[in-house]
Amino acid sequence: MVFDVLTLFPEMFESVLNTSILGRAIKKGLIKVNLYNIRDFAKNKHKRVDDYPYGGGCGMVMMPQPLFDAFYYIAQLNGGTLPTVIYFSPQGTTFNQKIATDFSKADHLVLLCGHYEGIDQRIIDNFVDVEISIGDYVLTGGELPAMIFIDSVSRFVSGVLGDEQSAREESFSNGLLEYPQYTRPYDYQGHKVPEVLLSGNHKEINKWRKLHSLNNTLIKRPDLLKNTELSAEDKQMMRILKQRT
Ligand code: 4HQ
Repeated sequence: MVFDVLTLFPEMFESVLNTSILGRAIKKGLIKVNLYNIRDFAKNKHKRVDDYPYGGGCGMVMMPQPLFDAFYYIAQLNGGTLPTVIYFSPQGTTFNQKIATDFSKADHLVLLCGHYEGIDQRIIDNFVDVEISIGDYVLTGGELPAMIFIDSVSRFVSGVLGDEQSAREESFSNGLLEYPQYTRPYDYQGHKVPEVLLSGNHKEINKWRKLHSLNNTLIKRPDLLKNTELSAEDKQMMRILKQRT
């Protein structure tokens, strides 16, 4: 899967893309991220990319020319057609796991990162297919949203996560929160691991995990439950948990 990123600050991406799971995925060639510096497309002699807003007001607006030319350039590299273009903005659809899985099916996406007060509306009108927000708060630029997007979408690209993790992902991509995790030692300064996890009884372990997964969701994020399909056993477990609170 290829991500073309248009940004004024490509250096912001370096450590994120060279580290851990994303770093490995890129080295393996499972994902490719092409960073384009929008400033490289500026035609004026000072390589300016922003200007004052028409109508007045504070801040600067990213001007059309560099971005129009960047999109023409990327289209030309792709036989004259532009892949789906995503712009990160608080006006977009709020990002979630479902949207991440949907985009992971694409083989090529263009991610546009605005900075300053935003970008000239004509860029959005002519090139942007989807506006995405990563949450209701204001950032200084679209670079962090683009990195979050690449991270969460890449997890669904085949081979990016190890077998173990992708299998676990399957059983708990059910809209519920995770169960608690423990590792050695069994007794750390008197704080012990729940016995059942040491029992070797996988039926009981799975039951314990489901119980805590459901309870965590009920207590911390009850809003998630309205979009979650529960099995008959899960519903029974849920009734018992609700009686206890
Ligand atoms: N931005 N989710 C970029 C955001 C944002 C968000 C503010 C985007 C500034 C220039 N992007 N502009 N929240 O706060 O995606």
